[in-house]
Amino acid sequence: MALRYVTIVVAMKVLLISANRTEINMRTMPLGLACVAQAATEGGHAVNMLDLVQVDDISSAIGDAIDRFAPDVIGISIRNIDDQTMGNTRFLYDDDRKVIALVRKFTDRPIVLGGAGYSMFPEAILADTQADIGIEGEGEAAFALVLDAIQAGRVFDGLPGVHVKGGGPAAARALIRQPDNFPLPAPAFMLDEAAVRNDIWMPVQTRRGCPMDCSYCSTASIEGRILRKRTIENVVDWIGRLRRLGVRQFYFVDNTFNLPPSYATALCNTMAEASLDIKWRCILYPHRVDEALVAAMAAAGCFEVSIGSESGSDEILKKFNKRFHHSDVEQASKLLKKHRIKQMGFLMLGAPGETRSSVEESLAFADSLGFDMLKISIGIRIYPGTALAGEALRAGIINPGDNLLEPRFYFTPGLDEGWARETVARYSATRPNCITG
Ligand code: B12
Ligand code: SF4
Repeated sequence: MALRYVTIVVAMKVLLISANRTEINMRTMPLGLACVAQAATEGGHAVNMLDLVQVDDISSAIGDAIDRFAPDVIGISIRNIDDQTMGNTRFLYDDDRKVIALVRKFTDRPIVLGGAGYSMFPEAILADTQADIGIEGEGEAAFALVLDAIQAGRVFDGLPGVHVKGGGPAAARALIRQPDNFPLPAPAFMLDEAAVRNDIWMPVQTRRGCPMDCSYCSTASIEGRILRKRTIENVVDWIGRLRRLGVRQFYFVDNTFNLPPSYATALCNTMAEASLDIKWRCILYPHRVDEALVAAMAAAGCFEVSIGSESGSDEILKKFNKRFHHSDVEQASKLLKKHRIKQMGFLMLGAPGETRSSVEESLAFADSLGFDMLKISIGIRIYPGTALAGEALRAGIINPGDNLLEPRFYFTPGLDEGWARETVARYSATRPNCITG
């Protein structure tokens, strides 16, 4: 009999921590971290997950988890850096800093960072904390490579999207071409809270990447610009599994649920055929939303959409690099009302070129629509690498060396911010469905 050499893969113990502590808007569940957990589990590693939004005393929760599990590696997910509110900004990243420091207090094992917040500021956050490694963008494939390298005692140089403390720039990150290759997480990674709380909207992601390139948006640094879709069967199967376990409310966390419309309509039709008996919410890009899609959404259980309306002025929409006009928003809003889907609208005031008259135009426009809720932001968070950051630099609002981790906001120098705040305060005082931030 031929002699064979067998490689024995010794599993590593991986503790994954979701550092997010805020419940702004709603309590979110750590879907991204759960995806990484699933991928690491399938790579043969033993994974435990700790969601810090669910605990009161984070020091003992972290200490206990490390004592009991004795992890070889700790992965930490960083979601929100701040609440994107100019004036009275909440710097949520302070919580993440505390979490990383606590983990370091309890163990000297490698700490690997990832998540939406980390991906926007990979070098600044690594330099600012006691973490060892950071993964920019999607974590499933890259984390597996990092675990292999740690296990084999190899160096990390050249791993896509992987930053090492004190190292040079990371190699370009790789985007997952077919998301189905990484199965959605086992319900056990998501379920605890959803089973007991009826205000939880279970996140589902069907697509990654956004090609729209709005002037202020940082999403490309997390998901890239190439749209990649899960198969509809894969998505409906996941929802069905959770539904059988008692989950009824879902949130499609896709950046633009309706793009491409053919995919969105087919997804809704398949959900309706599966008679899932669910309620769901999503984010809509108000470009050519037609009745076939809205009717299909309603039939599939859509309860509310967030419409990225942003301004009532076509001039400003153009400055934001939006591919729609205010008339597209009108059309979408009318159809949603007709099909009894609730609508949350948004206005972002203070963009380049904003004037008193464009602010007034936006407020009047919002009144003319069927929004059930309206969120008005004054000032726009500036993210690295965006067209807005370039504009802010030219206007002298930021300097070339600013890393922007400490929140900075654009408010057009041509407009009096005090006037805008008073105008919005007067407006929202008589409209109970209006939130200002
Ligand atoms: C859907 C969404 C919402 C929904 C959430 C609904 C729900 N039930 O979950 C709602 C509307 C409620 C919401 C609210 C808010 N949101 Co939001 N939201 C999003 C959105 C569009 C998708 C998030 C998501 O679920 N992604 C899907 C998962 C699979 O991806 P992921 O978490 O990024 O994980 C991947 C990677 O990051 C990585 N990864 C993640 N963790 C880890 C850990 C390790 C160790 C590794 C290696 C890798 C890794 O791998 C994962 C899989 O590939 C993102 C934009 C975006 N595209 O990321 C904004 C985003 C996350 N939100 C943002 C903000 C600011 C907020 C609010 C503060 C806004 C506000 N003031 O109300 C609140 C905070 C809510 C809260 N309680 O935390 C910002 C965060 C910016 C920042 N870093 O500061 C983002 C990035 C939008 C943006 N471009 O500015 N949000
Ligand atoms: S559509 Fe949304 S996610 Fe896409 S670039 Fe614009 S703001 Fe960002």
